[in-house]
Amino acid sequence: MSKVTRSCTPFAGQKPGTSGLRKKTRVFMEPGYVETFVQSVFNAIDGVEGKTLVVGGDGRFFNAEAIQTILRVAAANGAARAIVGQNGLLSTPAASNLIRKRNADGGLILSASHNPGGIDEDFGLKYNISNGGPAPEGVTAAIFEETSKIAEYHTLETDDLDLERLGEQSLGSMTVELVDPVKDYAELMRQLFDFGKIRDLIAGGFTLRFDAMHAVTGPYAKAILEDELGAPAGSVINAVPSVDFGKGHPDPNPIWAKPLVDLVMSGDGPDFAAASDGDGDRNMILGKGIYVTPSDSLAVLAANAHRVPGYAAGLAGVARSMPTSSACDRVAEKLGIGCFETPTGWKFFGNLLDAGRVTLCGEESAGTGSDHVREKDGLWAVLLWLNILAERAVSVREILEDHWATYGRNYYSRHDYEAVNADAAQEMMTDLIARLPELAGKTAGNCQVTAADQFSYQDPVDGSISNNQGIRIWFTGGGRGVLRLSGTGTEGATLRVYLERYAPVDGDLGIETQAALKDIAETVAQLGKLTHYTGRTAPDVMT
Ligand code: VG1
Ligand code: CO
Repeated sequence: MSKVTRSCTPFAGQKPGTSGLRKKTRVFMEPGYVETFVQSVFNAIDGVEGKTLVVGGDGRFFNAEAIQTILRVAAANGAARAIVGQNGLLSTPAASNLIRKRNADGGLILSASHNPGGIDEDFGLKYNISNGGPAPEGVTAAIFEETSKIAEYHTLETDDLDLERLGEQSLGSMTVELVDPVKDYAELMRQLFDFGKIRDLIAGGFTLRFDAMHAVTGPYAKAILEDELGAPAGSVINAVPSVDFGKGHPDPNPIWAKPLVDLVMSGDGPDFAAASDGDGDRNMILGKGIYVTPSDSLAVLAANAHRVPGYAAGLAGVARSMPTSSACDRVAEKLGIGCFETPTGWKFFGNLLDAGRVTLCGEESAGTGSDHVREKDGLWAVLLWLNILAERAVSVREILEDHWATYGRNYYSRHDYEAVNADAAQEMMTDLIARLPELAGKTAGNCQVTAADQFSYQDPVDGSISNNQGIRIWFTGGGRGVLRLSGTGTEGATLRVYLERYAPVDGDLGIETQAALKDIAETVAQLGKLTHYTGRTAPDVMT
C-alpha cells in the first residue's frame, strides 16, 4: 500500500447547495471527481490529521464505491479513525447521532436524499460538522472556494475494504470501524420515547404501515417498529434498501408515495401510516382517511411534545423555515416560547439548537427534528406521533381537527415547476424582485397585496447574514405566497411556489386544500408571470 499525491485541476460547479453537493451520478463517477471534492472539504477545515470522521450513505448506486474513495483520501490525509455504517449504510439522522455520540470531528454523508438513484439519476455528498449538523454557510463557502483552486489530492493505492465485516480494520495508518447502522440510533429512540406505551397501543389493535420506499430507513423501521414495538411483520413495506429505490422517487409526499396515500384513504386502511425519504431524514404522516401537511405536523408535535418522556420538561422554543406555514407560530405564542423563522435548509437550525434556544424544528418539505441530533429525522417524527397517539388515545384525524379548532387552520400547499430552463427561471426571479417595491396595494386575480419583500436572515447566535432567501408576498386577510429556486435539483431549475392561507377557529376549517388556495395561487402566478417564464400553465407537482 502506498500513499500517492496526484495533481488535478478543478471541476466546475462543485458548489454545495441547500444540502451538500448534488449532481448526476455520472458526474460523480468521473475520474478524480470525488477525490477532488473530498480533498477540498479537508482543505477547507484545516485538514483531518488525527481526526475522527463518520462516513455513510443512503445506499444508492455508487454509494459503496464512493465510500472506498473517501476512506482512501481520508487515510492519506492522516485521519485517525473512520466510523462507517456496515455496507456503507447510515441514515442521515443516524450519521448525525454517531458524530455526536462518538465525539467525531465531522462526517461525510452520501445521499441525494429524495432525488431518484441510479447511474442516470442523482448522487450527493455532504459534509457535517462536529455538532452532527450540516456545515453552515461559512464552511460550505470555504469548501467551494477550495474546489475552485485545488491542484492536488492525496490518496492510497490499495484494495477495497470489506464493508460488510463489523469491527476494526486498518487502512494505512487509519482505523476503519464498521458499525451496525441501527444500534446506536435505536438506543437514542429508546431514551426519548415511551416504547412500552407504544407497544401497548399496537398490542391493543392499533394498525400502522411504514413505507421505507426501498431506501435507507427499511432496516431501522423493521428493527424498531416490528421487532421492538411489536407491529406485525409486513407493517414496514419496501423495507430493503436498493440502489435505485425500486426505480421510484424516494420522496415521501402524496405524489411519490401515492399507493400509501390510496391505502389510508380506502375504507380498510391502517390507523396510522408514514413514509420516509432516501436518506431517512424526511417524514410523511397520514391517519385513517387523512393526510397531515408537514407544516401542521410540526405544529401538532410542538403542541403535544410535552406528553412524551424526552420532552416532558417542555420546549425551549421552535424554529421553522421561512416557507413553512405559520401554524407552529401560533402554538409557540400560546406556550409563551421563542419562535424563529430561518432560511430553507437544516444548516440554519444548527446554531439555535446548539445554543439551546429551540428544541423542535421543521420544514414544509416533510422535515421535522429536535435537539436529539442536528438533522431532521423521519423515523423520530413517526415515533413522536405514535407516542402522542398512545398518550392521547385518539385518532390522527381527531388530533388534527382538535388542533384546528384550537388554533385555526393554515391551509398550505407547495407547487413545483420542475426542470425549468435555468436562465428563464432566473429572469423570472430578477423581474419579480425588481417589481417588489411597487406591489403593495396592487390587486391581481382576486387578491390584494399588502406587502412584498425578499427574505434575509440574521442568525441570532453568530450574527451571520444570509440574503436572497426567497420572495414573500402577503395578501389582505393574511394569505401569503413565497417563491424561491430549489438548491437541490440537478437538472435546469426547479421553481417552488409556496401558498398559505389562514382560517381562524370560527372560519371555514373544512375546505379542500387546493380549492382554499386557488385565488392565491392564481394571483402569485400572475404576479410572477409564471406561464410567460416557465412555459407552463400549471405546476408539475403539488404537495
Ligand atoms: C429541499 C427542501 C428543503 C430541504 C432540502 C434538503 O431544498 O425544500 O426544505 O431542507 O431539500 O432536504 P430545495 O433547495 O430543493 O428547496 V433532503 O431530505 O434533500 O436532505
Ligand atoms: Co433527505
